[in-house]
Amino acid sequence: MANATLTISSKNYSSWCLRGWLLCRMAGLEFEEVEVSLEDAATRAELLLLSPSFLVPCLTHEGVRVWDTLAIGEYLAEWRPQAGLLPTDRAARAHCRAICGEMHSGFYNLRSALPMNLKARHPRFKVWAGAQADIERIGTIWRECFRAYGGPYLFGALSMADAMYAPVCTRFLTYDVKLDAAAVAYCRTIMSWPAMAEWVEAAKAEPAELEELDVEF
Ligand SMILES: N[C@@H](CCC(=O)N[C@@H](CS)C(=O)NCC(=O)O)C(=O)O
Repeated sequence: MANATLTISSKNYSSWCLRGWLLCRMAGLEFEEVEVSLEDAATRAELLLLSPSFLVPCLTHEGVRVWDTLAIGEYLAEWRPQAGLLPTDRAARAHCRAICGEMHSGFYNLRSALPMNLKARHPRFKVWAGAQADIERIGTIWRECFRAYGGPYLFGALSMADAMYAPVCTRFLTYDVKLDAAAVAYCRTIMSWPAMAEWVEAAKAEPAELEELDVEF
């Protein structure tokens, strides 16, 4: 039986839950998913017991509770270093942490204007300038990684950074964002990562979407 649980919310909308879940899979952690709906007061009260920040994902493993995605990634990297969540080379590791941090604390315009919605498709979506600047910065981050580490993932092999940027790939597909060939290939690689494909399939099977949830949460 798994001695870990990961509390998550909607698979269709929750980009942070997707990241946390991919990190657990990447680390080879056996875990049970606890899915909570964030809509009603009773569930929110229950969630407070599971996650002190009210936010998901929240990992509980061998009595340790970790309620922030970046902290979950760091925890799992310490728990199983051989899983390669962080690169072994010190400079590459610092680079990886820097771009994960940039995703965690930035790209507000992209995240609010192009919320993750795995079931949706918006052909010829008009991207406003603020979000376009975020898209360009992400393109630069990715290009620098491909140049330095040779792909197909950001640091050559799968790492924490791919989990952090995976929801960006889904947004680029959902909102029909124009990308260069290397970024298109990277998005394709991420979407065909078996764990990612499994999450997307489960998201598509979720009950009908609620209109008011068509925002980042
Ligand atoms: N910084 C947090 C962000 C987590 C977050 O914002 N989670 C959203 C779901 S994607 C949430 O729990 N929202 C609670 C709510 O909307 O009530 C992390 O890295 O885990």
